[in-house]
Amino acid sequence: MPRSTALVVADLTPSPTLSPSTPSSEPSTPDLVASVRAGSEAPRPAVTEPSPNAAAFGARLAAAESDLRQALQLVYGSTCNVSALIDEVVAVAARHAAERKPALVALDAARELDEQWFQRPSMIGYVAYADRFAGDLRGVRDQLDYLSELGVTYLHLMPLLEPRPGENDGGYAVSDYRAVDPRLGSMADLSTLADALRERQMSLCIDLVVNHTAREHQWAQRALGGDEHYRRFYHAYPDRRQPDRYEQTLREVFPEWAPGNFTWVAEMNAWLWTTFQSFQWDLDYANPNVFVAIVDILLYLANQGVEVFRLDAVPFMWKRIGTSCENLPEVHQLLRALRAVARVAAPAIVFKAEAIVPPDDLVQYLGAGVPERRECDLAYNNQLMVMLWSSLATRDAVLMTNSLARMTPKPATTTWVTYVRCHDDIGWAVTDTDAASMGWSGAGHRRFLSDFYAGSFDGSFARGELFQVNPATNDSRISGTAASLAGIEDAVTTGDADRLAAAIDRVVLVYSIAFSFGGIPLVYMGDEIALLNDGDFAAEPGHENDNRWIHRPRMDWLAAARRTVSGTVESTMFARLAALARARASIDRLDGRAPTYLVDLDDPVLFCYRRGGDGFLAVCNFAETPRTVALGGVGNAANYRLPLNSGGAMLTAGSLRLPPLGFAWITE
Ligand code: OTU
Repeated sequence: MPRSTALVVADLTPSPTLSPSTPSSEPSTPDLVASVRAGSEAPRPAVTEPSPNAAAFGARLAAAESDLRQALQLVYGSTCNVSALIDEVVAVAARHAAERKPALVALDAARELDEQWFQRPSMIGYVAYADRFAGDLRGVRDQLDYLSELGVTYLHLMPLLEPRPGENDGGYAVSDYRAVDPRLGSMADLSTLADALRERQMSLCIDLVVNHTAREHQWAQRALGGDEHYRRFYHAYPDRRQPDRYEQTLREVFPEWAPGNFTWVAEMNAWLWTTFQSFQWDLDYANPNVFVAIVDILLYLANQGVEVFRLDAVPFMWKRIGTSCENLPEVHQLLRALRAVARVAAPAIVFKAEAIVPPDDLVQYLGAGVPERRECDLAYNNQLMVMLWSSLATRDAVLMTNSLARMTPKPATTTWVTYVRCHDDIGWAVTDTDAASMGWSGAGHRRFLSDFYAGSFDGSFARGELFQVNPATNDSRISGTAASLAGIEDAVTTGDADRLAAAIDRVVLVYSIAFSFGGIPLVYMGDEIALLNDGDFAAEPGHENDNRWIHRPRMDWLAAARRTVSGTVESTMFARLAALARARASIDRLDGRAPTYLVDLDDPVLFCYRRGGDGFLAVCNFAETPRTVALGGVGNAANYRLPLNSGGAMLTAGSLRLPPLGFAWITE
């Protein structure tokens, strides 16, 4: 009897000169800090009314108010008048609720009756830069059939709000949250695209960069101009005393480009907190005006038809001396408050946490330890992603099984997004504890993974590049597309057909896990046609120092057209990923709520898990040789079926034969 490990899985100062009808202007926000700190009871703002949505608004507010109050009390209770703050937040929410268009009001009503809509097995994500995928937002609309062909029901378009000119960290340095990057189209184009997606039952996901703005954002520009109200939107220090104290316990996200976490800004005569790059200024959420301003932006974007918000860099939203300034309790209360407001004004939307942090910290973003969803609904399963690549390199699944078994269960009302590659580098999140379970050192294994995926390890199939080598810690990360990291580039350039077949199997193997392990799988643009590294990435101005652009290629539509030409890499890859999508959508057990249980089959190369207790079993072979497994002890083997023709797996009388790098999905 195989042992099974329960896992679980499972604004601007009120400025009469700014017309509120200018789409990219900021509505005025009164200075809460000033009024509230002075202890003055601000007059209750008038709630816009009545609207068709008004009755529902009242009911939702009654349901969410205690959550909102508790969360804001914990964050701001000692520094400001929380009742006045709540009034302000509710007024903002009421204004947006009144402006919400009928189609979205209808969606809100439907989703309130179907709160777990995002858990369905039919949820299949695709992640792309609008310009690199299809030129602009209108171009994206013209490619929806392509996405439907692949089975996509959730489209994450990478940062598309107006960025600062020049270097902008791939759009993560936003200068105007109420305008679309003009190269991509207008806010009206975004709404139209969201409508088109909704008609196809596809959900639009966009990034909301909550931790920082570009130095070109109006708030920062006001601060640069000497406006005290806006200076307090950021962390500004007159000298190095505080920054030096903080630095003692901070890490560096981009050690090569942006050592340290502070930038001297001469115009302000201050050190500004810049966790990422010097032009990305961290917002100071200890100032409640910042929270209100972000609520306003969030709800404005929700009213354009955005359904999923990827909240970027959330771990860094709160700072405290002597800590890492990541994942602090206040961050969770801020997210809880944000969610409570969203539930009132736009209940159709969900939040996805972008927190690339250790598993125990990560599950907190899903509200671990509480029975109900209170913060984010979705979070990136970074641990799984890292382990997939580790297992491919070592041809062994034990470290993956051990590390995933150690993850704290998430609440059933939340789920993961599961992915193989994204627009970022891969950081080798292998803890020393997990490495020790294999008799390895953490640093040693991380070093091995970087060497392996940079292609410098003898016999490696990978063609990646090192990213952000940190000489102080000897850490480094990896850039590269899935196809290039898995050996397709190597096989294509050496013309070796066997190696090519194996490399394709590797990509499909790891995607089969992303599609069934639990959560919404994300296909990263180009993986479906095996796009290789973009060797010319540095030719684009502003990209030369950032090799993450190597895995952000432009869509090759000529290559995509070959998906219908049999025998091509594109047709094989596209067909196999589309088949995974179809099979997933048809298997009830793959609902995100069904817990995942790891199963130990006593063979180090096999990775095995069940979903929902029984009825679905996945067995994955990380070896480059075939494997035969007796499934006698796992459920009722006599009733097992293979719902997917998955590249040569065979099931006879309870015995499963897996080809090299093969997998099987087994249903009862
Ligand atoms: C995110 O990543 C984005 O994904 C990056 O593309 C941006 O450069 C960055 O934010 C700044 O906006 O450190 O190495 O725990 O890991 O926010 C990538 C969260 C990152 C961080 C994450 C960040």
